[in-house]
Amino acid sequence: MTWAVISTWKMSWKGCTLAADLLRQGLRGSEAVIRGIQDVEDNPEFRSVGYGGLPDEEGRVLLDGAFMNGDSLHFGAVAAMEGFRSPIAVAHSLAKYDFNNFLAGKGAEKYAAENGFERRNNLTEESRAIYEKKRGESQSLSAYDGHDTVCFAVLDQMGSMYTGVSTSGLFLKKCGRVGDSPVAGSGFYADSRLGAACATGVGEEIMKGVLSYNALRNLKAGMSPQEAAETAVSELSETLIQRNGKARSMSLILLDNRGNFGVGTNIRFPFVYAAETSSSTLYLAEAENGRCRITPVEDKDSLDID
Ligand code: SD4
Repeated sequence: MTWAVISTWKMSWKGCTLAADLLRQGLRGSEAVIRGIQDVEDNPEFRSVGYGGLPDEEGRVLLDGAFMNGDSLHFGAVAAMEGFRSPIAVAHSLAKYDFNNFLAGKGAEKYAAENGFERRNNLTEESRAIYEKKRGESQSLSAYDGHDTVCFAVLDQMGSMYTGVSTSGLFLKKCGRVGDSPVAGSGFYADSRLGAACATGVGEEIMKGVLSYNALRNLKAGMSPQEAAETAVSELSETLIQRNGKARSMSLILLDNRGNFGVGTNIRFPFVYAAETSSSTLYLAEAENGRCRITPVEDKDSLDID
């Protein structure tokens, strides 16, 4: 059986390569998702995920994460969780229950503590310094350029599909603000009989179109993975422009259940893909008249977006 993995942003390069190695060895896709995402969560240079994530308006790093099993459709999610190393690990653990799958704030922290998840203060000196500098300036809420949610979608050799996401959300968000990332259907969705999709960008926009589920509906309707992804993003973008005069940034990665990928974006968006038939490759997707131009990036260091 074939395998494949796709992940968001250049920052996921190492994690994606690690996930690909695990999938090649025949490990479960859930393991590949968790290990791939933890590589990003643990790296303080990436300022929108885990350790070193940028804080909310009160200077606290509140993290969101989610995991979905495309065989059983079980999902687990945490929102606005502070003080733990790995939101994806906690979210994965919550996916095994029939109830209480999505925990927020104190409830998520209590669960993580009671179940022995590793604690960590995720605010680094560097993130604090950026926060102190920005706090005094104009506080228009925007996705932190080029450093966004890490999302993984995988197909493993057993034919099972999984997704996972992890993020510190928008820089200087209101205390308690939760974006699309931990919200099933918007930030992520996986169905092993169909495909898996996950989103990054401004959560308030992504949730207006339930973007990940919508992209999979396009796949179900017979579109190719690429058409399914780019149509979901471009239709939502157009709708928002018609209704509100603008659409903020949104990007989506998708795998079908044979491991083919599709990507939609309304910005310039790097992603990484690896499969049985192709080694890890960094691509740049660029919005172009409602479609998406996708080109491999030979020299990773030359790309100005993380
Ligand atoms: C959020 N979608 O919290 C996340 C953050 C993100 O680009 O991906 N920003 O809205």
